[in-house]
Amino acid sequence: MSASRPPLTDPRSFDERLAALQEAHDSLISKPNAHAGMFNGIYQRWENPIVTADHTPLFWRYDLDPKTNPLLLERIGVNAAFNAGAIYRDDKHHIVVRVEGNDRKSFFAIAESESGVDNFKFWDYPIALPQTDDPDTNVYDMRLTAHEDGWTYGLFCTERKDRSKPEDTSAADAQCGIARTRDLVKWERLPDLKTSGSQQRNVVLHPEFIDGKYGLYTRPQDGFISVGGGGGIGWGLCEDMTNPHVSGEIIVDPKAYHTIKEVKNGQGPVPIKTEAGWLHMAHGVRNTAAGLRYVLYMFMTARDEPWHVTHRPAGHFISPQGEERVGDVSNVTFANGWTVDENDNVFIYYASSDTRMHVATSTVERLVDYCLNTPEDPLYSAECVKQRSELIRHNLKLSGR
Ligand code: M1P
Repeated sequence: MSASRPPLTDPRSFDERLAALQEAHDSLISKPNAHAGMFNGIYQRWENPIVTADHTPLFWRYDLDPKTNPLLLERIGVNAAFNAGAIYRDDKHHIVVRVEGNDRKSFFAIAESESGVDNFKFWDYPIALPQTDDPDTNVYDMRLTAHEDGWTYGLFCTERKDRSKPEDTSAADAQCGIARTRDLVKWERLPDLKTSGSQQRNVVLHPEFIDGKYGLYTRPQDGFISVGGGGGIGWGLCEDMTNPHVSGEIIVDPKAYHTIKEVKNGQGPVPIKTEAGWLHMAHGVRNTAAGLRYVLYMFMTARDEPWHVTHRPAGHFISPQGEERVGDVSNVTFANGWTVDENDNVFIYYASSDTRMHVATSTVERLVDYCLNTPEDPLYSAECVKQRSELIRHNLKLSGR
């Protein structure tokens, strides 16, 4: 037998192993973050994921009682922590994380940080989300809107079995669930949103009233994965969030052939109000031989008409890089939360490959500049060459060439 070969299982006592687990967890959640790669002037990526499955408290996963768990087995595993909504309040960055158990069911849990880039710590309990008469099989991707009516709304996807296809165990129905809170602790559940689409995902509540009504960004879709003939980011109004119906839904940001949003797209976080208009982030999806590729892009809408797109910088804003490219659903970046602090710093919380959470930092000024001055997608290669040649000519002229 080789002397260097480790034992088949860890022979340490319950107390020794628990101390080691605790130490590893403490060191993970208190690890300082650092810049990653070159700053492109638009945003700064950060090196370490801010939240992963391993960041969830040990007492969510292990029974820590030596009487009932003498072998210190993990009892209820966590598979992933991703797609977090976000809100800045009480001088802290709060993210509402989609935590997915090993059983594939997701739930929401709040983690908070003072710096916004590291030391995220989960609150002791996940959110106990009240149910409607028709229980959610799965819930995910909450967007948090601090609305001017005084409530903080959480809009999320509620998924249930598609009962019209009883033989198909994969057939699912996605709708927009709604809950609201004053303190992020106690939540009141409201009825699911009714819209013209047969299914809905990526619905976001606008933070201000529009002529006394609630404005909603929607994503009507014909099927659970495929948006079919529908799709695009929609917009509609709702009179009453306690009896939520969207009327007059229009598509404000359609999908388009041979772009980063050829197959589908969806509004990301709640838009940010600026002097120049509303900053939006969204995800765009295209198909490849290796499956769907999800990237993030930005656009801007008019200050008084947040459904009217005024600027569409071309292409992706953030795409999966390095280890971000690999996970449960590879080649995905997805964002449903960002925060703005009192100095107009923007913390972009994005998930990679349906597995973990990251942060990139910017400022309102930089993001507005990006939206106002990045040229639109001219949709044809020859036009792209003209666009780029203009930039090259301008730059070469500077150096006298
Ligand atoms: O797996 C990638 C993403 O797929 C869905 O997004 P969309 O509805 O735009 O296709 C969601 O399930 C999302 O949670 C997931 O990250």
